[in-house]
Amino acid sequence: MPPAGEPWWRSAVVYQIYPRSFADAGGDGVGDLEGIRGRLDHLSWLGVDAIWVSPFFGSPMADFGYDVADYCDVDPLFGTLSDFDHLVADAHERGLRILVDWVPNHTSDQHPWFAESRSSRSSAKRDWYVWRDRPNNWKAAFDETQSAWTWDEATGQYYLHLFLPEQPDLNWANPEVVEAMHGVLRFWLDRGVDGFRVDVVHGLGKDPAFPDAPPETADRPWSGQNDHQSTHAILRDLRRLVDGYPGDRVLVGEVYLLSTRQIAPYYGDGDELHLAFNFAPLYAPWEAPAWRRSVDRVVEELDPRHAWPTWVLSNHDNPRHRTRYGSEARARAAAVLLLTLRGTPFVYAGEELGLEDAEVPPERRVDPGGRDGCRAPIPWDASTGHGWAGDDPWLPWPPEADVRNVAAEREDEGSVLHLYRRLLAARRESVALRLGSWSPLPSPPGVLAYEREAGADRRAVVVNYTDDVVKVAFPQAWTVQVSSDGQSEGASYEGTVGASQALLLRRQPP
Ligand code: TEU
Repeated sequence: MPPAGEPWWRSAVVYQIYPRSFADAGGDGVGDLEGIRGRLDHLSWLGVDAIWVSPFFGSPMADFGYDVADYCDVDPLFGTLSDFDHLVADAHERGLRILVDWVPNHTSDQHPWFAESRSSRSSAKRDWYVWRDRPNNWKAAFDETQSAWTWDEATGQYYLHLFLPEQPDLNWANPEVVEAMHGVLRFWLDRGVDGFRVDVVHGLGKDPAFPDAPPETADRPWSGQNDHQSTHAILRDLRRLVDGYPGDRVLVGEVYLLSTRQIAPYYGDGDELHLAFNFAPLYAPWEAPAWRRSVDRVVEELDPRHAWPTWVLSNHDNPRHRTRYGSEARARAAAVLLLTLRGTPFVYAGEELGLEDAEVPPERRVDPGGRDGCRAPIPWDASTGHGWAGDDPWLPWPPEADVRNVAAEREDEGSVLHLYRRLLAARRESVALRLGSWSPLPSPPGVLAYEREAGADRRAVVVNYTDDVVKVAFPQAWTVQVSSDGQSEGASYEGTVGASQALLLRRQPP
């Protein structure tokens, strides 16, 4: 339990589930809510505090659920509302919180709101979306040759879509849109969810003049640039709504702006997002100076009074960090970093198995954004179906699924899975790791070292980004609590850190 007065989400570790790929109870090769429910005991064993489930709402799946056609129902592919209620009940019974993924920037083009909006220029919902006679130069995501505006023959205007043409942008300047979307939040809050991951939250407020992107960035998608002050009033209203419910419900915003300085304002004065993703470190190379800079930015840019940091290495939109960093040893070291920095960490399902991206042959590629590799199904055991109920899953298995699967790694105390479990346990028992201060420790080039402190509880972390053994001496005596390769745990720290190794150290009593 978090200390009194601290909201749960500051000390929590959130586990992201991409429902298509997590676990299939129905046997159609696509994961589902019942599949997730069947694996909750495993997640409790692992030791995460909350799950965030990517969209499972009614959708034609042009963007695999990020194109929502019915915000208040479960797509039959994933189950039913009653499956969802069971999932919430069973998660809560185990002390696991549950966040759902709310996609407010755009709907599916199959949403009845858009059908009505595009039906005529005088439709009552015409202004629920963004219609213009002339497009500006904004580019859509996924394909930089695509304009963010699509011509609609029937009514002779363009509509805006920061993503696919099948994902028209809502017009949040229209109070009826705001009211309808508030209704969506209430629907899920009333069903007991603990909060929302808010998709593309920086996209909501648009400059009413729709000015062109500047020439320097005109060839990049506008979805990574939209940053208009009108979003902040929208967020303050959302915050009031969510804070009106008991139990510290949380808004975690996907602010897809790639500098920490641009993300900071989305926390407002503690009256906008509770948490905001910070993707700059996710795009940083596996090098000590780059990571030191990333951490320094967070320390400098995020106001410590109300902007609690977040950390994420992998998600459903990017190659897994095991794949990006190029070795299991580095991925293990990165896990030590992720779970010991100051802030709320997000773990993407499968990284705790050390999974690499799947090789997806051209004929099996399905995502318009080229993101299939990191969305490969989770192998639960070594059998041919890897614990999935039915036929071949919708994407190929990740590499080495016969040995890199949940059952095999649970048996093997040296596995990546056990490393994550030990790190999660270490966080739970240490207030310094969960909520303590962060300060850098002097370290040689290629190494990042820091201390976490809360009263008498002190931990140090040493991350060696190099492929050589490095000497890192400290004046005090420390014990190795967790090491990324499992070596020397429980022994005194001897002043060297192995190639691509990371250590979590516990201060020895004087
Ligand atoms: O992502 C927002 C976003 O900007 C990324 O899609 C990014 O542009 C892309 O992944 C770069 O490869 C969110 C969701 O996380 C993503 O899955 C959706 O496709 C997108 O919004 C649209 O809803």
